[in-house]
Amino acid sequence: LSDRKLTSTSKFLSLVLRHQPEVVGMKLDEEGWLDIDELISSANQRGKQLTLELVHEVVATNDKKRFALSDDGLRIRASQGHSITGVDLKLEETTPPDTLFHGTVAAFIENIRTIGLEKRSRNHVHLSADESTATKVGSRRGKPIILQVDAAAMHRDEHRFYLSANGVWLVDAVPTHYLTFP
Ligand code: HQG
Repeated sequence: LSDRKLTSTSKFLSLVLRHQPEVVGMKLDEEGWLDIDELISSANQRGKQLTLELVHEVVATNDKKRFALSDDGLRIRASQGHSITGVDLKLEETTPPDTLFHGTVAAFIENIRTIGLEKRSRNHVHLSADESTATKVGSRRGKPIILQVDAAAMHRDEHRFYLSANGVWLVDAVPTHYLTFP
C-alpha cells in the first residue's frame, strides 16, 4: 500500500467521518460511528476502491491517529475535527494542563483579539498541549502565530475541556481574556 494511497484514503475517511457521510449515502450514528463493512460496500458502489486492509492500515499508520475503531472492531469514527452537527463523541470532561496552545495566522489575530477563539465550521475549538503541535496546526494556513491559553483559569471558571482519543484538547470557545498574544 503506497503512501499516496494511504493519504488519499485518510482524506476520504476525514470527509466521510467528519463532514459529509452523505457522499457515500450514509449517516453517522449519534456518537459518530459508521459500520466498516457498510462503509466499504457503499464506497465501492460509488467507484471508490476501499478495502478492509486499507481501512485498517490507515487507522494504524495515520500520522495524527485521526480515526479510531470500536472495541469490537466493527465500527470506525474520527477522533475529532467534525463539522457535522448532531454528533456527540461522549468524551469525558477532563482537567486540562495549566497552559494550552493554539496555532493560527496573522490574518485572524485582530478578530481573535476582539471576540476570542470561536469554533468556526467545526464543533469545537481545537487546542494543543505543546507549542510544536500548535505550530504545525498554524502552518497549514501560513506563517504560524502561537497563542497561549490560560487553561487553568478557564477550568476554574467552569469551562469544560475534553481530550480526544488522539490527544487534541477540545473546548466550546476561548474568551479573549484567557489568551496571551505574542
Ligand atoms: C481561526 C487539523 C478569526 C482559528 C489540526 C483557525 C487541528 C478565528 C480557524 C484541527 C477565530 C479554524 C483544527 C476568530 C478561531 N476570528 N479566526 N474569532 N477563532 N479562528 O481548521 O484549529 O489535520 O477549524 O485560529 O491539526 O486550525 O484536519 O481549526 O485558524 O487539530 O486532522 O479559525 O484540524 O487536524 O480552522 O484546526 P479549523 P484549527 P487535521
